[in-house]
Amino acid sequence: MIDPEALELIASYPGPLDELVEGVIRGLESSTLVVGPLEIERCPCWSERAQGDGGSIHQRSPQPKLASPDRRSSSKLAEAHLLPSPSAPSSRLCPSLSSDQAKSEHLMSPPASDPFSSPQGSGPLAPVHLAGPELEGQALPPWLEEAGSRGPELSASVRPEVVSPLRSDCASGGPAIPALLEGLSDITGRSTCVGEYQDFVRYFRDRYSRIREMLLGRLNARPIESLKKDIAGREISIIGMVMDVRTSAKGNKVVELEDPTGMVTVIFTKGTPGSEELTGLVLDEVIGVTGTSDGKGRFFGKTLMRPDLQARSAIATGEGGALLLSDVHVGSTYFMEDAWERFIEWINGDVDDPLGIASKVKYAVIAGDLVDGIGIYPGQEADLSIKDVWEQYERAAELLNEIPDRIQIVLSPGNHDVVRQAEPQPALPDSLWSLFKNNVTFVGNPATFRLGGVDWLVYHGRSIDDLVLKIPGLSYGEPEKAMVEMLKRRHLSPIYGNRVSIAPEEEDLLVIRRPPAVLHCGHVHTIGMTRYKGVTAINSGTWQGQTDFQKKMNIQPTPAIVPYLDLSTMRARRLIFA
Ligand code: D5M
Ligand code: FE
Ligand code: ZN
Repeated sequence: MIDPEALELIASYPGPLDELVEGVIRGLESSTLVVGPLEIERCPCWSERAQGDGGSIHQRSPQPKLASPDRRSSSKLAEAHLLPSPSAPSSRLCPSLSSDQAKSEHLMSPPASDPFSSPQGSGPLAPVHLAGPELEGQALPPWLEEAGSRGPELSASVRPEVVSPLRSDCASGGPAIPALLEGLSDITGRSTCVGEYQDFVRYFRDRYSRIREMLLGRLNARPIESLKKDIAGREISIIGMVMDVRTSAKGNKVVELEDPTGMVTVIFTKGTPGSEELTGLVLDEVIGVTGTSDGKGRFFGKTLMRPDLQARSAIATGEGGALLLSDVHVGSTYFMEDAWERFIEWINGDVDDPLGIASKVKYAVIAGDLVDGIGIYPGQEADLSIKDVWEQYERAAELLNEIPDRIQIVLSPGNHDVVRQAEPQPALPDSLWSLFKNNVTFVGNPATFRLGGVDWLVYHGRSIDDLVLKIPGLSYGEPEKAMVEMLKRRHLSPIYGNRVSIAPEEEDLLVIRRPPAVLHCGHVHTIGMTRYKGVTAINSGTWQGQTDFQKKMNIQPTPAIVPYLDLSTMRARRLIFA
């Protein structure tokens, strides 16, 4: 596999490509799984030619000059696969538009009030881990365990909702539960992009301006272009998208920031307070920086600000109990059917349920990878018990149809499902709906909706792979921490163009606009729960045992454990069916 950054380096190589590729291959160790930038830079011909041109991984951007056209040509967007021609402009935010146009369209418009970022309360609230043992004095069957903790209660506020069209009106049985979802918002039926260059520009500008508005409530920022003027020495703030981060020889952090009017090099000198925030800086996130300009194109950063959620002392609550599921992987030889059958017996009240949880369940939300799919990874065929994807869905529907009709199921896709891979993904095709009972509602990935009186944000979680790789301190064992990093950056997939392919839709649906009550992800096959500033963040694990591939990658899944969330208290438990 080739890391996109490595591909970018290869594409920028000034010499014959054969020479570089042969050199890189010769230098590989037999255990290499992914060719990254280091493998490229290690190649002797790279150091001779590219390094000589000033192009090592940490220096491959041209020398910073405030928003000069040259400077813009260093954008990753330009060097990857997106450019129609080599001469096309390449910055993410200010490419073909003149800065005057840029100003009139985005930056100079008065800061619209952001209905999604209004403070919900005040006072800091430390993250509460929901997964401490708590048994309420009752014996449980060996396969059913629980854990939980309690947050302060607050009645759910009522707000007007847009009601989505009926998504599951082709039922094959069961009572007519209207599978309407209040306030549903996803990409289904709304995709407009064709993947042209201007689509990407529009996409990045949408991402930038939405997150900028969240930051504007907290700092008074000026356009990067204006730093050219004579304001050297005065403390000012800017808001930009991170185009490059590197550490200088002296240990300073050097960050290239872009807004629609230009680019600037921001230097955080070693020892700047908040340096742990700086180590977590990732490409393409939108941040605010306060500091001083030297008037010559450099900006000395003092503080970094993220569009983080406001601290909340209260949490929203609703009614009913919800099961959070994901990564069922029906059709995989590793799918744990025995455990699923135990789950089905429990939810149908066929086994002892000392806490009476099963009867309280009103909702089940599935965050993607319902089936294993086909052709998702090399050699997958050997891991499939059902080799036809439609038959996988038939079987998956049989399994979901065993869940009682009284439970409303919301089904969102993942990267193993049969919809486009690029995010945002639409709901499963309607040709599949008739397989399922009419208590299933099909939504896209990501999707926001209201269920049980609270706001949900469901996202499969593919970006967690990138976040774990790039942010120190994150690991697959604690996926909820990666979910907190999404909330801090107000984006479900802050890093553009690594594992996650993002379709450049008109609106960036991956921006976390309104903080939800529940953020539900999956994908990494490990369970995790936390509460962060009023948001209950849960990763729902998997029903697939450890695959050979995961064994090789040292990924330790936690299969057949279902998070149960009591929406009336926002208290979470883990139900273990393994
Ligand atoms: O992903 C399950 C987990 O396994 C997720 O953390 C990614 C990891 N995974 C799966 N396939 C690959 C490949 N080919 N490279 C790297 N990491 C991988 P799932 O979406 O269920 O397959
Ligand atoms: Fe999965
Ligand atoms: Zn997945």
